[in-house]
Amino acid sequence: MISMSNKKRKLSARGRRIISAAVITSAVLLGLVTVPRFFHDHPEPTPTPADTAEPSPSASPSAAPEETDKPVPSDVPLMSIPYSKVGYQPAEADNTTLFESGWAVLTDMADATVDIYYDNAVIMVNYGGDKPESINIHRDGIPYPSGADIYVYFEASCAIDREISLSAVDADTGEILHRETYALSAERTGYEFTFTCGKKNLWNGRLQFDLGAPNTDPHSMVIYSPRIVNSADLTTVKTNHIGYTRYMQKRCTFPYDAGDLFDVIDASTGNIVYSGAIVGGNTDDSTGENNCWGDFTTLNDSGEYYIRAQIGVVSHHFVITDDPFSGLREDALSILSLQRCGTDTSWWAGAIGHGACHTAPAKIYGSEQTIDVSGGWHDAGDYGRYMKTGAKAVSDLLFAYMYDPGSFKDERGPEAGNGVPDILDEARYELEWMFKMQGPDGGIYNTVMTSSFPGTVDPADDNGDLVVLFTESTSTSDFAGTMAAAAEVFWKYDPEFSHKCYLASLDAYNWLMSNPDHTNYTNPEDIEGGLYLDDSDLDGRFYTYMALWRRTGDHDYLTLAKELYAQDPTCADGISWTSFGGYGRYLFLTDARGKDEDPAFYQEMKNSLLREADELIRMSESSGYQTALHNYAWGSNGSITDNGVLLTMAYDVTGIQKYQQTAVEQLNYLLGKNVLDRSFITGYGRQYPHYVHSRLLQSHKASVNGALVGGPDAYHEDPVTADIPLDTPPALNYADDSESYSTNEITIYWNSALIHLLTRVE
Ligand code: 9MR
Ligand code: ZN
Repeated sequence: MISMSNKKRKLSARGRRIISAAVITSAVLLGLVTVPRFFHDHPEPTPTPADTAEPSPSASPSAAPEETDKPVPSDVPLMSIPYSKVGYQPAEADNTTLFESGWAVLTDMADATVDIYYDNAVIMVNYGGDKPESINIHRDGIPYPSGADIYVYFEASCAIDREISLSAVDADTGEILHRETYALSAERTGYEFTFTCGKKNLWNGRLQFDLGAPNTDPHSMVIYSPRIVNSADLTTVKTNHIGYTRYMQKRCTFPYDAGDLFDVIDASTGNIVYSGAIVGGNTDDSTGENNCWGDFTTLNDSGEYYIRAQIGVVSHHFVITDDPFSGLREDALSILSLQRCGTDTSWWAGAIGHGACHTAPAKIYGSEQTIDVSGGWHDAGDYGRYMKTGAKAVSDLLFAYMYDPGSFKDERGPEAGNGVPDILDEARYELEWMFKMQGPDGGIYNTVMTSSFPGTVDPADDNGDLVVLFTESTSTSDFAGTMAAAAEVFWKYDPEFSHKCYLASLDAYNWLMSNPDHTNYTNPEDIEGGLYLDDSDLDGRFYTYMALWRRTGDHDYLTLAKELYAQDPTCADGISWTSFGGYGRYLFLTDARGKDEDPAFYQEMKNSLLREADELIRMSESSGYQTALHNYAWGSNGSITDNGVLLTMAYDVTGIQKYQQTAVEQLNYLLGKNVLDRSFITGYGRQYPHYVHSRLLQSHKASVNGALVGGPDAYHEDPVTADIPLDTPPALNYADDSESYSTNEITIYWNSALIHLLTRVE
């Protein structure tokens, strides 16, 4: 038996091929532009006539040759070189999977030799076995993406008239998905194989030539340069679709073992500019793949590139530049402007503009009292306005600005050119609404919305009665922390407004002092709208104490923060709408007074941040795509983005590159380096969401760039994803469908997280 399926053996065979593979790759590229240049240099093999072949001494079923007798040829790749002879040009080079290496030969109770001449295999069948599969040449790891058409073209000739077959097989189960049979003769003939993939993505597909032949005399045949073309606009090698910043970590992921080496190729010259090792190979349960990856961090030259793995699969083109994401952060900020409620946006928002909406007084639930709570942002694809997510989104904008104030311009949106950076104009729009959500006692209402979700209508046509829901400690604490942070940021631009934020924070703080219990209300039965439930207010309280300490320098606030931390250290954790602790912790760690006043507590805060960041690093390292996430739930992209922000905070405090690099990987994930080969940000990347869930965009039949969608949700929480088979790996549960609100909605607090992350990694 001759087998290459043994991993150890396969690796050593490949190891010896490394140099010739690299040489051939560059030749292939020349071939792309100049046609069969590489091929002219080499004589074409011809079938050996059957009657001149030496019968094998071991040509009997009982005496199949030992593996050691017939080593697999390994000095040159078995079938390689695309585009060489037959002139078939696939529509897009990206869609072509080239046959370069990775082929295995298997004989079972048969005897055959396989010799390789560049892209052609010459097969000598000494004893044909008792069934077609008795002699086969196959290659695993070919992606069969759902619904794609796989097309294979090859030519063959044979010294005798006989049949061979080609099959598409599920390599994991051995199931034959499609088989075609071909009658071969001495005349070299072209053959085609077409197969439409099934409903599920199958990444470990096999192509298998069955060459066994019962009852034949010894004979030879040649299979010439087969190539496979995949109609899906999917690549096998995953990168950030846009590209990489010059001095940042740069990685690509392979969904399976794609060889020992990968090349980075300059798309303008075809030259290999970097070669590296393909490493890894652990199963990632979130993707169901056996992911391997490559690192080309040290390639810093600006340019446009693509990656080719040793087995021939390639990536999309991407760039390496100083500023590959230019424009994205501004577009992401514009999304927030488009979410503005209570104002006429038609004079600046073009096709997506609407008249003033939701301006009627809102009734406080359970009373006859009405108040004015107009303004703020619509939360998401619905028109509800919720305190927890509003405060979270504002905090992101404030912290992004604090981190790099000089990077923000004053040139877009309705307040362009007013002397205040657009990002602060945007934050202020929400803050002005937040003031209105504060009751006379200083407590904060959690929500204003209509009593049921409206249809897919323009916001100005959503005329349902507005209702304001419940004062609670969760919303009040999130508000108080955010307002104190706003007081700090706005001081420079508008001291009066800053002071107003400070006083609002103080009123909320006083409410919290008189209301020590956690309160967090669910929607009453007669209200059917969005709901953000949060089982702790300690994070918001911690944020409040830290932000007020920082604003005032008053030790009492710091004492409260320390006491709370001693009681429950998780109060300092997280960056999310349920965990504001990380914002407070960061405020403390980045204020020199903290370290001076209490070095031990400073160290404890640092440990707290690093505990979390190190856990994210561990998650990322066990993930095939370096994703810092374990649970793909509703809003997984938001969590990935928030986790990226947290990692940058660890970098900021320690200077340890690893944190920043892992943060960059989170951005890479959002922009296409993921199992789905999709960007999750509209308008950016090769494949991005086109059918987001947004009443505004759907009612206007419009799209807009820079919106981050929720992403995969393994729990199938909408009518579209309900049909996905339950055993689908978590990170695959995504639908670019406007009815898939659990995976394809947009929100203010995912987009704010994106703005925050981009600010800190650019
Ligand atoms: O993001 C929220 C998610 O965690 C919840 O599981 C889900 C169901 O309550 O709600 C999500 O939030 C939505 C909110 O309720 C209404 N506005 C749109 C939000 C994003 O989908
Ligand atoms: Zn509105």
